[in-house]
Amino acid sequence: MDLGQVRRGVDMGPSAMRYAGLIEGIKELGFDVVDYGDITIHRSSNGSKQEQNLKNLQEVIKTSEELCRDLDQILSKGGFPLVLGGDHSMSIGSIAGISKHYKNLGVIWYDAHTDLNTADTSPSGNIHGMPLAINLGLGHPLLTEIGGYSPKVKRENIVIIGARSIDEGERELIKQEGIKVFTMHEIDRKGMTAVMEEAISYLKDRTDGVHLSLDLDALDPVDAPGVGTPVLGGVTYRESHLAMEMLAESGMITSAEFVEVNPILDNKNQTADIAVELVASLLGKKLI
Ligand code: LYS
Repeated sequence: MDLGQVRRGVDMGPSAMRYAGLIEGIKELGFDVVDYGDITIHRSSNGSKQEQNLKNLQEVIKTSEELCRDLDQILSKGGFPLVLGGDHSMSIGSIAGISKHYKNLGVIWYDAHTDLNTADTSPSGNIHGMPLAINLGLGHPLLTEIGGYSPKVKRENIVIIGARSIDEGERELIKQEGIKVFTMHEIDRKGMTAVMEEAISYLKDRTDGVHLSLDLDALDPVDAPGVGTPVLGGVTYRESHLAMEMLAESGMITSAEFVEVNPILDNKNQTADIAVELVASLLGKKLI
């Protein structure tokens, strides 16, 4: 879906990743794959509406409810859900469906942004800048209550990696809640190996499942240009593979989503190709 922001095209991200060989790639690793297809997006026929600095609120609610239901059912059957996007507002529905299966779900938010805005702090009114706050129980009740419970994630179970574009209200929330963030500064300074070791050992004992929410804009736009909100100075292609390989070795990831792939803004499907390669590393693909 693309209704959590205003640039068209990100709803084609899942097609681009399928086209880039996602399913074949996962099968080659020896897994069984069931493709549940796309979920229906309920677009309003009279154009988008903004309510209280929340663009397309009703459409985002409907889509989130549907995604929540689907993921809940898929998880009840067992298996590893891999969700493709789509703008990052989809995490409202995905984590709502996933988190009810865990007592202490951990979330790794691999992203250039911290997505901790609410309607009160958002500079854009775009809901894709709000999903992490909503999962913490902060924001419009119709969004925080998707799935019938809130919060979905405890603040101490979150690790943000790759942040470099943080709004004022988000900065305050991070300090107030003591949310663990590895910005680009920490990645530059300590290196990705140390950052991932710290993130993994931080989450290991306190969680009973960890969801990876990977926004392709965490990567530098030189590597991943097909994203709606690119920010210079990002995580490199190699660092991202290393991060995925270390998560695979940790064995801690129980679900994942790869979001914000926008083929219209991309260069010959480069960003979708990278997303597919990163999925493979996350699921255990090794060079040798
Ligand atoms: N922080 C900005 C906003 O809330 C950008 C968010 C980008 C999310 N992918 O509008």
